[in-house]
Amino acid sequence: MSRILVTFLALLCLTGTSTAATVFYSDEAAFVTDSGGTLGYESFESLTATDDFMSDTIQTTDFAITTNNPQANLGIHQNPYLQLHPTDGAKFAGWAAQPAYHDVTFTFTQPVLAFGVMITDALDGGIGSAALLMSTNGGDSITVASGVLASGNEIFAGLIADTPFTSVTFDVTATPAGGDGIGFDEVRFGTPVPAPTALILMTSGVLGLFGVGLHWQRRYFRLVT
Ligand SMILES: [Ca+2]
Ligand SMILES: [Ca+2]
Repeated sequence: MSRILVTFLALLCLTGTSTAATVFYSDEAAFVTDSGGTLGYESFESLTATDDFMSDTIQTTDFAITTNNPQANLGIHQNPYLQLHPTDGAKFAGWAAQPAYHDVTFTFTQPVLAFGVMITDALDGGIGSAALLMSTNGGDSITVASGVLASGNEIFAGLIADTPFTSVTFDVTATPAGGDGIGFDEVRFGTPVPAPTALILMTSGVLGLFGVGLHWQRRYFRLVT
């Protein structure tokens, strides 16, 4: 009986220390701190700027950006387009969301646990019910913003997930008839280094497990002898 209880408690402890919930971020600095500062970084500075929306795909070393639009609507920009603009350096990735094709996807060459990006000029199209959604193919999703935002706005969207993923999709719901031009810059991605607090929690969990095991082992022997 005691062995069953000890096994149950041990499983409980292990579950509690090995699983963390996905955390979403709207603050870039907090995301960078929590991810341990070791993530990959792409600011699009080494790509050729075409200053249009005539590309099907924006390809970098570690990921590709594509849309569900059969017509090209992506491009690297060096000069601000309307209110789309870089947040680091001189270049950014531009996307023209259309009413029928309002998904854009970042697909990584290998699984990651963390992703973050600066987004400019989203949801300024004047449709009150619009929202910007972010989801991963690991099952995490969140509403990044909703309503009508000011022209030229800057939003950070990021997450450190408990489930690895290889793609992140943004969806602009209720895209206005004229489309919504959106800029992406400062893409951060990879596997975060555990923060010191996470290590302390994990260590205390293991020590707790050891203590529970000793307690029940002693009690078991006292009962049977
Ligand atoms: Ca840039
Ligand atoms: Ca816009």
